[in-house]
This record gives sequence, C-alpha cells and structure tokens, in this order.
Amino acid sequence: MGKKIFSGVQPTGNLHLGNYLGAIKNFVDLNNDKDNKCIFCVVDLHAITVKQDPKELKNNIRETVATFIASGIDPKKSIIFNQSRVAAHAEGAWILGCVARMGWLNRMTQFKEKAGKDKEKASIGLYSYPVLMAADILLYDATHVPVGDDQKQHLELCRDIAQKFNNDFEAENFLQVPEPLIQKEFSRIMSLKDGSKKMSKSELSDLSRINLTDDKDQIINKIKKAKTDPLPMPRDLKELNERLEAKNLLGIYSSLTNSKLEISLKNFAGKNFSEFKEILTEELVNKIEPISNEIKKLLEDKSYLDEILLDGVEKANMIASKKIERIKEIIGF
Ligand code: AQP
Repeated sequence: MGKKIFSGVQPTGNLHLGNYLGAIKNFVDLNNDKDNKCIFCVVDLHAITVKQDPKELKNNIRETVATFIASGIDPKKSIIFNQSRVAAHAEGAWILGCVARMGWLNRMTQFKEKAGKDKEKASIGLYSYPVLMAADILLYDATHVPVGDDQKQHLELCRDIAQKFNNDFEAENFLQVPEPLIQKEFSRIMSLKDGSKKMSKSELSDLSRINLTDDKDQIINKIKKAKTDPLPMPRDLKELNERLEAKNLLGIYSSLTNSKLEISLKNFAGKNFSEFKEILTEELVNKIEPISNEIKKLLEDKSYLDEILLDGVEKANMIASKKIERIKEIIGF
C-alpha cells in the first residue's frame, strides 16, 4: 500500500549535502514511487524561530523550492508549498501546544543545542518548534515522515502528542500516529572541518559544508581542505569508528554511490587520503554540479517557482483546512 509522506525543509539558506543525503535524496525516491502521496513543505514558520532577514527569507523560500525540483522532485506529482500560507499550521500548533506537556519539550536536545547557554534569550518559537512540527505532520494524516537522524526525537514527540490527543478526546485513531523514515546508514552527515559536529547551514565557515549551489571548483577546494588525519585510510570498522573525519568522508562516498560502508572501507583500506579524496570529489561533482546548475537556472524564473508554490498552497489548504475543522469540532469549539 502507498504511503502518505510529509516532510519539511527550513528556508534558512545554505542548503547542503547533509540536507540532500539525509533528507532530500529520500524525498526523491518516495516521490518516484507511484503509490505514494507526497507533501514537501518549505517550513518558513519554523525558519523564523531564529532571526531572519526578510529579503533573504523571501529568496530562500524560492531557493528551497528550486532545490526540491533540481534534486528530482516532480511538482506535478508531489505537493510543494510554504507553510505560512496555510493557516491551519499555526492554528494546529496552538491547539496541540495545549496537549503537549512542558516536561516533554524540556527533553528536546535540539532546543538545548540551538539556545546554547543563554536560554532566556531564545524565542518561545524555538522552544515550541516541535509542537508546530507535530501540527505540520498530523494535519495531513501522514503515515511516514522522512527526516535526518537529528529530527528523530521531534518525531517521537509528534507521536506522543497524537496519542495523547486521541486519548484525551476519546477520538480513537483520529490523529494518525506517523512512522519516521530515517535511513539506517548516513543519516547524519558531519562537518568537513570537525567530524563530531553536524554539517550545518548556520556554521560560519563555508568550508565546513558542501552547499547544493556550489560549483565544481568550490567542491574540489572544499574536499581538498576537508579535515583528515596523517594516517592512511582506516583498515577496519574499529579503526573507522575512532577516526570521525575519515568515517564521515567514507560515509558521504558510500551514500553517494549507494554502497555499504563496509564495502567502501574494504576498497580504500590502507590507501592514501589524497587518492580517496580525488575519487570522492569526482562522485560529488557528478552528483552536485547538475543540481547546482539547475537551481541557478530555476532561480532565474521566479514566477515559475511562485506558481508551483501557489498551486501547492491550494492543494495543501484543501486537506489541512478540513482536518483543522474536525479538530476544532472534537475539542468543542
Ligand atoms: N547534517 C545532516 N545530516 C543529515 N541530515 C540532515 N538534515 C539537516 N542536517 C543534516 C536533515 O535535513 C532536513 C531539513 O533540515 P532543516 O531544514 O530542518 O534544518 P537544518 O538543516 O538542521 O538547518 P537549520 O536548523 O536551519 O540550521 P543548522 O543546520 O545550522 O542547525 C531534516 O530532515 C534534517 O534532519
């Protein structure tokens, strides 16, 4: 039976290889399965949980749509829209915020990481971010949510919220409890400069990530400068697990070539990093350069991207507005 897929990407700029290998690549496969119904959301309400420049936000929304399409998502087959234009998301987040418990949210590690030491100055939106994410998913009765490993905890919270709502209001199976779709391997791509940190949009050093808009020369340069150690490539899993940067680069290679990590490990065991980096660069250029070129081309036609969003908003609104009306009836409004 086909799956109902929902997932989102924040239009916060610098979409990178981690977003691609951890999430968007999976979106494309799901989109290509004719039995699935897919909704891919540009989550602009999530983006403003940290300060955004309004002009940049507008561009980043279009760039995210362009990235979806350039990566292979077909807008005729999947719904692509931006969250802020479907009012049910904000309404749903408020209602579900009255179902979720403080204790549950207090455990969310992403808030702790993003708020840093000065929690008092973090926005309330950043704290309640996972509740909005739950509303996004539950409004569409999504059965499966493809995400990177960093979103696993938020999805568990979404499941808890759905179950509590169904229990509290004696509405058995009304909110669909979704399943996470997290790849078993390579679900967390790390920084090229520090194998212990997630590859991230907000990291100041551009050398820490491959952006999906990078050109061939930028990719070559970034892999050349990617952190490694002076030893030859690891020879076994134990050694690999102790050498984070090597593990990350080998993971990127394996994910790009759809190979098992153990096989890649065997192929490159004991070789020089420079030799491996050359092959990795070639794979990266082959995959990312066409996406990057296509994003740039698509961005020249803003009205085409706006039309896709408009069409998506209409379709998403039809689904979400019905669900929010039922939610309101159930809670007694
Ligand atoms: N490094 C990563 N490895 C694997 N998957 C990743 N994802 C993000 N980073 C990695 C997955 O990409 C999807 C979209 O992510 P997002 O837009 O919600 O947020 P983000 O990339 O984590 O970016 P932020 O929050 O704007 O900034 P940073 O990166 O600075 O924290 C998600 O499915 C995510 O799991």
